[in-house]
Amino acid sequence: MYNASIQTILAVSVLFVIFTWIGSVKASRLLYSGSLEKLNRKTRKLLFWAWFPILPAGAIAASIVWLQMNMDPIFWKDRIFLQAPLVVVPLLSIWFVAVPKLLKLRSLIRISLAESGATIEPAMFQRAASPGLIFPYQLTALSAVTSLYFSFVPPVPFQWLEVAIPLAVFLVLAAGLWSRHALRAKQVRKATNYQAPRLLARFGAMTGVLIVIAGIGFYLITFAMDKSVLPAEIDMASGTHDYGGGAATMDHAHHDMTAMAGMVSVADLTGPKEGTPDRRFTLVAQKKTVTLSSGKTVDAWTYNGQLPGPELRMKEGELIEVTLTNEDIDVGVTAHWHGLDVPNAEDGVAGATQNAVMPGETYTYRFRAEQVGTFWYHSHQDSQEAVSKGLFGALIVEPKEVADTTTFTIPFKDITVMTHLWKNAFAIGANDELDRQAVAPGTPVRMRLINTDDWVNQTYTLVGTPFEVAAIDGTELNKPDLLTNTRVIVPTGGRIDLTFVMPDHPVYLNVGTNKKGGIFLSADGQGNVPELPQTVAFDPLTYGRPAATPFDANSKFDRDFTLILDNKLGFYNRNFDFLYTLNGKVFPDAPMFMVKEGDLVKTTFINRGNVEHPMHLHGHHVLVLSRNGKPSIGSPWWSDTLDVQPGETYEVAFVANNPGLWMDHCHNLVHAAAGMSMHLMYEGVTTPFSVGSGTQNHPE
Ligand SMILES: [Cu+2]
Repeated sequence: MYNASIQTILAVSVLFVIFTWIGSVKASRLLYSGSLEKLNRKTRKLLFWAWFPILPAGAIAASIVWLQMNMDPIFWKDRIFLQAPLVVVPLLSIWFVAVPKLLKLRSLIRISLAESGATIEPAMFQRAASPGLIFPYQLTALSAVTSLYFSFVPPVPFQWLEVAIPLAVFLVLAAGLWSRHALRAKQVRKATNYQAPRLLARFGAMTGVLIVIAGIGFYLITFAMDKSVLPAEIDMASGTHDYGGGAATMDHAHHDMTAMAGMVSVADLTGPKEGTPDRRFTLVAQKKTVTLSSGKTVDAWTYNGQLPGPELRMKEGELIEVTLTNEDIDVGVTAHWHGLDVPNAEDGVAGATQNAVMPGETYTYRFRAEQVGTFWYHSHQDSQEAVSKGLFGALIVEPKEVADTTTFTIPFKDITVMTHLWKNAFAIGANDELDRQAVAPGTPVRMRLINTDDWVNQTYTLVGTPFEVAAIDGTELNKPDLLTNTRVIVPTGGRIDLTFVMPDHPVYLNVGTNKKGGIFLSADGQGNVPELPQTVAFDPLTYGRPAATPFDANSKFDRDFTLILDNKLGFYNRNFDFLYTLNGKVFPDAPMFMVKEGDLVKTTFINRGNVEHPMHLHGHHVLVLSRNGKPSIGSPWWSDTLDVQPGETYEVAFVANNPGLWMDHCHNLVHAAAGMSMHLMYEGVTTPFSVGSGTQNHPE
């Protein structure tokens, strides 16, 4: 409904511009009527264009009222105080100023029309030239354009310049129009026998005006384009600091040498440097044409020539060493352990925690696998292209000991469901057909759903058995309830584990709307795929039972951040597009959240835009406190990739317990690549790395 109302405002605002524009052109053309009949006809049409725009204006006003009644002020304040007056007030000036004048003119015309052979009298010309008649129409058209502008470029969070500049342009243009009509009215009054200017003269004047407007527009566009160019080299630690209401304890650090000595480099925040690893993995990034199960081929960027890359399985507490070599990926690669909260230097983000690994180079990651659960890894260098082309794989951390026999009974069937949309196929792993597997009845099954797509909220429907959602984003849920006829939606980058005990009849996991694919389980792998029932969407907010958490919504927070997700039209690195913004800005102008180690941090995500944004904070898991003001009352819900739908507000919190410079970005990687990327920065941390066209590092 939120989406419907903002889309309505946008679409109808365009109509409103068109309708009011027609009226404004017709108003200024009254004067050019060649005959009394024509003048009569034109005034009648103009009367129609006084009332007709009430339809779009009413729709806009109704949508704004709906927002005002149902949403928090952040969703409608700008619309109430800027858009609504721009739409309504000038329209009133038409009705109360222009229309009475128009009616007077029409009554004069009607009297004359009664006489045969009557022509337009000077008094009629004078009335037709009256600024009070023409200007309200043109003011309405101008303000309709201004209102549309604010729809495309919302001034939220409020900044004076972003409101003042468009309003100033509006006022200057309005004043220009008024003086033009005042001047013309004077000419008409003075002329003893007024003659409308010839078509050629009118055409010439109009061309002149258009050239001036085009010139100014060209200048502004060039200016905005040049201003949007990304710097050739930028230190990720630079940026607009946001302290979330907390103190900037390191403010004096730059002047105080003892404090400077306390600064720590990202490069030094490594995992254990000493010790023999419990497990070693080797990843070789290479281009390869990979054949899917159906025989379709994919020209992919791979780890170890496989799609997906090899599944990295490890046990809780183990020391892991991963050696990454880049064979021939020209743009460079890294390996980022998505959801695993490793030390900062092991996080694998080009330009933030390391340099991209270029062809022929090798980089070694060492970390302890502290969390149990379902994770994945992917390249965080040109990540939009790298992930879409195949540089990803699953990462599973098994518990050290099987304490809870209900969730980790061994032997149990453990199925990784890593879904990806290739250019020509949709596949689970490398399987783009129905995957039939034989599972003995009575076997506990865990399906690990991992959505690796870009900007696709993937829907998974499990039929044939009741099931539990055992984990979200690699964190077990407390006392999950049994579910049936429920679809599970996983945002891009997110993971959800489903568990059930294999029944004596088939079970089918459907993905998306594709009925030909999916995973089919039965005692012998044979049988018919069951029909899909009507389903409801799984909602973690009320699922499972509460359990103790290190903090909750009533805790005292050291930092309190607000992040408004939105879209606006603009330039990013010279490209004109819809930008996805963080507090109205895109990287590198987006804010940088500053914390110090030990802080308890609250963040409120507000999505004012019209598309979803799965927000992914590196190095930390956030606890969901509430959604749209409703508290999380089920199992503690920890997330690393939190999907924020249009119109939604999430309050989350986390402990700043992993020092470093951390990416915080939308995992719709196409959005991140368009600037929807920012950082969480610990005070006292520096980075020797940089990003930009002048460097080899392009994390997005
Ligand atoms: Cu996004």
